[in-house]
Amino acid sequence: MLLLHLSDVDEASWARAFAEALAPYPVVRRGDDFDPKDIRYIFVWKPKPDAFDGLTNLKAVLSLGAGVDALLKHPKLPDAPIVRFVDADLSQRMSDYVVAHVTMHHRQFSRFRDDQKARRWSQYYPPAAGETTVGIMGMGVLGQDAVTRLRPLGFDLRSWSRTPKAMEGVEGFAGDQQFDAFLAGTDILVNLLPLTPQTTGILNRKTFAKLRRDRLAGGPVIINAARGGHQREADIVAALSDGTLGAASLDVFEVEPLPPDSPLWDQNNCYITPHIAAISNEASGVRYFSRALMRHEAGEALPNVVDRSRGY
Ligand code: NDP
Ligand code: OXD
Repeated sequence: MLLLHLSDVDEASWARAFAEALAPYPVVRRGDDFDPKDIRYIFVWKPKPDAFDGLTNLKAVLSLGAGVDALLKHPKLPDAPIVRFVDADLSQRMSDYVVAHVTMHHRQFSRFRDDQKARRWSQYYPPAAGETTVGIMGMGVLGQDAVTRLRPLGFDLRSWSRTPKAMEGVEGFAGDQQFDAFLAGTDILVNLLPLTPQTTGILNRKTFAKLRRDRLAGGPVIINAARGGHQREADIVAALSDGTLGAASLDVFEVEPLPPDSPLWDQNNCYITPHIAAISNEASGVRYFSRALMRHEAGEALPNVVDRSRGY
């Protein structure tokens, strides 16, 4: 039996779609009448504290989110494998966000917007894409997809990951030892890391100060589409105010929703979106998890199982 336990999304709609895809395999929701011992799979998003109570025969936890940092902190998380969402549609949506914000900053959107407001005719030619380096932190599913979409646009690309990665047309950096060298040649820093103890707060003042300063006219730029826990928002406000950063695009925040009194709202060069960079699509999510479940029932291995010791 599959149990759905979803907060902040339309659980009823996902349940209908799962029931249709998996029939006659039973699918239940929290309020339904079932014996917790019959639950073999639970599909979760923002599970409540009692989400896993009584599920003694669980074969896997299926995570609607690609990021599992919050799930891994659940105090009663059972010792079953966790399958995270990996999906072409999700990757495409994330890359749409990344490409939009990279190109916006490369073409100095803030500068020309301010010039227009001031009715100022000031000719400035942005560097060519090939003279502009986009540094991507995290070369996993989403980082690699972003590379395949940024490369045809001609950007100079570099990546930073935990272990070395070789991708055509991308200068790879890995590990703490190469972090500073990676930053030193980066004009637009894109964060697509998972949130782990090692990556918490990585977008801080020290990091910003190490980015390349002489290429983009307004100063280097950060784009964070991963997790709010990666960023120190007080440092971002200070860096945007004193010119250490030229601009920032933030989709995620230390506290979500971003509180109305956050100084980020008032930053002219901060582009805020409410954690919408990429949503897990219902149709492809149901397809992906139904296939994983049925194959596992038939004795096959689960896909994209989270490595708990790494935290992603
Ligand atoms: P993956 O697990 O596929 O990739 C993670 C990458 O980060 C890997 O390249 C990994 O290195 C690297 N990494 C991990 N820890 C470190 C470290 N300490 N130092 C350097 N590199 C490190 O994740 P995804 O690409 O699927 O997703 C990334 C994140 O995006 C998710 O965890 C989630 O938080 C976020 N996300 C945000 C969404 C939104 O709407 N804003 C939507 C979906 C996801 P290595 O390759 O060596 O293992
Ligand atoms: C995710 C997210 O991790 O939407 O999938 O943030």
